[in-house]
Amino acid sequence: MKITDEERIAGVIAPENLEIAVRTFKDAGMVILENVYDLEFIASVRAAYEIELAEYLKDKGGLEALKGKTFGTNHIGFFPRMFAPLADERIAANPIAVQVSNALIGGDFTCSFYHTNTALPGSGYQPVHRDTGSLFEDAPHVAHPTTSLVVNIPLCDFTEENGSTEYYPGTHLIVSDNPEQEKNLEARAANMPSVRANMSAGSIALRDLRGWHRGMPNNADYPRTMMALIYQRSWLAYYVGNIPQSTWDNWSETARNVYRRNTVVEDNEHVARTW
Ligand SMILES: O=C(O)CCC(=O)C(=O)O
Repeated sequence: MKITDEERIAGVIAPENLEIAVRTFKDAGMVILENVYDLEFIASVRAAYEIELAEYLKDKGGLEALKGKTFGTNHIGFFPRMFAPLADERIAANPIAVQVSNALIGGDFTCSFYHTNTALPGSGYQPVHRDTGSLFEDAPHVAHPTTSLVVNIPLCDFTEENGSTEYYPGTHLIVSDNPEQEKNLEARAANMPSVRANMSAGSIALRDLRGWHRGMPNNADYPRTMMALIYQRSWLAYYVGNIPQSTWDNWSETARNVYRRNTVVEDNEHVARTW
């Protein structure tokens, strides 16, 4: 759904549009909000991201050294350092993403994961997966409300050519009779309808972590990349990391509240989380 220019500038969605966003998310397990960002800002985030990606790959010994170690060929997932513009408040706690998340998982949610997903040229199909299953491991046959969602912020247009993510709408509420059935989502998905998350840069996609999805082949000649932040109900979020002082100083009280479990450190002491 498209955010209006007035909503984008104000950083607030009108009540009737909020209701549509929430309803769509609850029904489909995902919603794409278009026109959230000005494109110049996203271009600056992408430029900073490319430096992080190059350093990450260098640190790992190059792409060749990662062969067989990534989740799907040429799919790279890593945590960037949290300096602006990658950790600008517009990314870390975008007011529109926060507004929709408040309505979905409560106003005291926290961010426990500050990550990126990149399909490099030549990437393959990831297996169909959920990022998390039922909260109750002994009751996979019961669907429960959303407790965790991922905020995906594309840093380029997402198209079928460059490997836009494939989603299986509604699967966030699909249950299994037993844990064993969770192990073969690939076979279960084979006969399920799916959609590609085609969206332009400037969008935000919110997805219930339980929704089935997969990264796809990138047949373009440039990386297809997105930010991937996980917001969770406060009683669930577990990870505590570190935020550079300069980033913290530039955030509003709202953003600080979202990251309140983290420790603030001097800029030169900040380290990105690793897998
Ligand atoms: O990059 C994508 O499109 C999806 C990535 C993903 O789902 C993962 O790495 O778990």
